[in-house]
Amino acid sequence: MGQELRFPDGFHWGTATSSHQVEGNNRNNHWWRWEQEGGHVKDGTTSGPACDHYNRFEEDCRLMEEFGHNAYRFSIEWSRIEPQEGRWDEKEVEHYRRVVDCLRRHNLTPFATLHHFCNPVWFEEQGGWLNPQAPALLGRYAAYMAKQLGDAVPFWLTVNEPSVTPAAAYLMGEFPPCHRDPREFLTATRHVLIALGRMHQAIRESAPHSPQIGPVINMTYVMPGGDTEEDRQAAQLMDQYLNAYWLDGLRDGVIGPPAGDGEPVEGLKGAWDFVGVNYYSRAVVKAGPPPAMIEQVPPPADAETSTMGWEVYPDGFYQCLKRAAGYGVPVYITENGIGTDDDEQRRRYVVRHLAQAHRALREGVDLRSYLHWTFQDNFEWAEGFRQKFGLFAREEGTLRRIPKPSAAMFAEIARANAVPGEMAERYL
Ligand code: GCO
Repeated sequence: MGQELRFPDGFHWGTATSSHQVEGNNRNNHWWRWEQEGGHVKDGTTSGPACDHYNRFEEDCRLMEEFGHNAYRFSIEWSRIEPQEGRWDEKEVEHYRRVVDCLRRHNLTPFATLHHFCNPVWFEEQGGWLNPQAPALLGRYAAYMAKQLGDAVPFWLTVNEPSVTPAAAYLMGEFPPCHRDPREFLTATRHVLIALGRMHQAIRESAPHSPQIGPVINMTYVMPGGDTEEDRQAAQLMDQYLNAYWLDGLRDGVIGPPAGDGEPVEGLKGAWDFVGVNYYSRAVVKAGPPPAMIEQVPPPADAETSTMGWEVYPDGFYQCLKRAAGYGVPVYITENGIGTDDDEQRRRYVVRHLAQAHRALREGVDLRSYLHWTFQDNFEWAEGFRQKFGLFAREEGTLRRIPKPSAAMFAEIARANAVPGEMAERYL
């Protein structure tokens, strides 16, 4: 029998989702509008009713509790709360109040994300993240929500994956508005970092209790894919952009390269009570053509990959957790998971990644949660519904939640607060 991997008392176990991917009918954000143009989403689907989580959240909370979870990370849809600039929709605030109350009734600690990729149409029309007012508008929204729900939400997550929006929307042309403009990319990168500070400050000042507030950084373990000086520089630049820019920026309160020269930003220094880490894979990169100047090297032929084409690389998880912990704030795993049609592969992925998390714990990392991406198969952005990251399947048409074997396995881990010995033996 393998060695049981025990997690600390009070550890948070659960899943993560985002409003647009699961709620359904978020008609007033820029993703919805872009989907309606047609031809953008790879598998031809649109978010549509998604998982109808907006109406079925009670059933979902019940299932989460039944499957041993004690936490849930969800996002608040900004375009519902502030459908027009400066106009707040109290009915929608009420909706999220009901969600949070329901979580509490089911013994699930709420982790609320304020911005998860989607912008209200009005915000996008003002230039989205390119608008110099963007950080202030995000700050105002954060203050409003903290006032409304601050009594009931102990964990606030400001911006999900701050590096993804600038790169995917303004450099790689993959997310709306699909631009490929390095100057815009750098402008958005600056504004998102400034917003992290603004939002933190706004929540701190507006929430009645003292919640824990932090960003969600998608950490990627970056390695050079060749041994030329250019390849090493490419890896360094990629690492700087994906990891150091945000982590150092929050620690030091400055805008560093590639979007700044180290200029200080008021309210940014120490704008985190913890760091949320999303981890999926590593990136092996070499020097490449414009506009990115960096090219990702495909995984080795014998590597295990997901249906997203991402390499399964658990050691990178450990590396990222250790690095995040080096910043001196508690670490919360806010996402980790795999797109796959093979649920046995998901089970193996989870256990192998938990083993790396446990390795980090044993070495003193102050690790407090494992929130798996994701609860149920959902709308995977420009990939559509084809990519399946859920512990539960989504029956087309009925949207019925169907537990996969991985849901049962995750329940066993969460209930035991440990990876049991037999499981460790089987997968490690
Ligand atoms: C992101 C998001 C999630 C994704 C998940 C799988 O990382 O893009 O936070 O919305 O669905 O990461 O790709």
